[in-house]
Amino acid sequence: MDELKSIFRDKSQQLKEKIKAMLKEHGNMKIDEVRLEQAFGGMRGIQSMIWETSLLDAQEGIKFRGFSIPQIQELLPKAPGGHEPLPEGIFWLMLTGEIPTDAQVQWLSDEWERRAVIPRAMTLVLDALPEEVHPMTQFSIAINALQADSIFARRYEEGMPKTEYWDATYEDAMNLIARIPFAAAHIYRRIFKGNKHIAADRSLDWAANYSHMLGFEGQECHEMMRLYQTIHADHEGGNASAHTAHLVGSTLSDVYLSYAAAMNALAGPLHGLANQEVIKWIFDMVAALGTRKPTSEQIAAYVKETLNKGQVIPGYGHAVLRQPDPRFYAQKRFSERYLAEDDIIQIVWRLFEIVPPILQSLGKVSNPWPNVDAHSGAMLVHYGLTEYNYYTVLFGVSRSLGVMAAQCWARALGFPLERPKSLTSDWVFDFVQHNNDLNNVNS
Ligand code: HAX
Repeated sequence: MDELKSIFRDKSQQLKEKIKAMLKEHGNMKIDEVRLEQAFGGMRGIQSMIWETSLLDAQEGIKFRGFSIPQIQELLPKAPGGHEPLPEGIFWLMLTGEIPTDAQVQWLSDEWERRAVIPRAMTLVLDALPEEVHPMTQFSIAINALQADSIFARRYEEGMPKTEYWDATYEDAMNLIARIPFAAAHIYRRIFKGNKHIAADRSLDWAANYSHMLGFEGQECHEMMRLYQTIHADHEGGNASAHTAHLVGSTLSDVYLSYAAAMNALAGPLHGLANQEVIKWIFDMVAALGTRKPTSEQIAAYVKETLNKGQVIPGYGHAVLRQPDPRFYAQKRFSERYLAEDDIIQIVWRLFEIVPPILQSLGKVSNPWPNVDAHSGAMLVHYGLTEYNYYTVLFGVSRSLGVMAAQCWARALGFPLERPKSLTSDWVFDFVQHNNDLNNVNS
């Protein structure tokens, strides 16, 4: 058994026992109560699921196993001469709770290279699709095609005992992460680069090799991709893509099926698609104003015009966060180091000054600050990746790291089928009426 798997097995078995004992003694303890406005309001804030790999704080942002974005940037291993964390490290951290050594991250890089065997089914399916099918739809279809190789599905059919579910899930998760950049790069090169594909460079790490297969080279661009793939990996369990994976996985669907479902959730404009919407909106603004160097007044007028049309400002707001997203700041710091003179980057920074007070003035926006999607597109454009309807695929590749680590944990801890209780509006009206009647009788 490899070292990562063995650390994960030991830690997850220990935690499983600890949870069992805790539930025996405290299973009845209340951790939350649900208000009607939450039931009707997208279940915001209801504490009702367990997700081991990261935790989101409304003020401080995401913490991976207790480590903030600046901490992981500092502590996780880097490529030789690089400043940004390798995504291999964040996966190791999420799966084990430990910051890996350079040697452990190198092993993981090599292991994913070893597992990157692409089934013919995937390319056959992709090459049969019309090119105008959205890249995210193609991505989802490719993941479903990869499912033909699911070890969990095969072993389940052969009668695998429950005690081995975590093992088969780990194997599938490692294979999926290894293969997913190939699917993503194939889609990009097929749609946008005349079906001319670039062979993998097995000497590169996971993120740099993905960048290479897309056709974007150079240490600086590879560093951007390492940062991008690290910071988008996970955002606790309640966001739409992670939660979808959790729900689908709880039926004992294998990780390919649950991750494909997660990508369908990520493809929505209120979630991952916002990254393409941001840059599209900025390009539209530049075209409408006729300049790449708009004044603050011009930008503010354009923001207000968007709002007046009944549209949201993409890249701003969040269901949980109440401060600027630390992932926005991480990209800003990167851009200050390498891209400070870029016009589009400058616009992103100006928007950061101009949009929040305007959104605040509406009096209804819970969080006027930028989220992760507000910055990423401008960096990608700088390095030549201008086909913005591909951007959510980049996000999706990264999200495989968090979703896969979480699926391993869910299987190891033996989480059951997820099945919350739903109500009808009529039931709620009757319930409210009944409570009112009771209160009137008692008063
Ligand atoms: N621009 C204009 N209005 C906004 C807004 C924005 N960026 N963000 C919120 N609002 C509005 C809402 O539309 C809502 O208006 P109505 O009551 O008229 O419907 C009101 O403010 C209250 O919403 P909220 O409580 O602040 O926000 P929610 O928790 O309901 O929704 C969203 C959070 C992220 C969906 C929302 O802020 C939004 O639509 N943002 C723009 C799209 C975006 O950037 N999405 C990416 C989010 C991060 C992510 O998941 N990335 O993958």
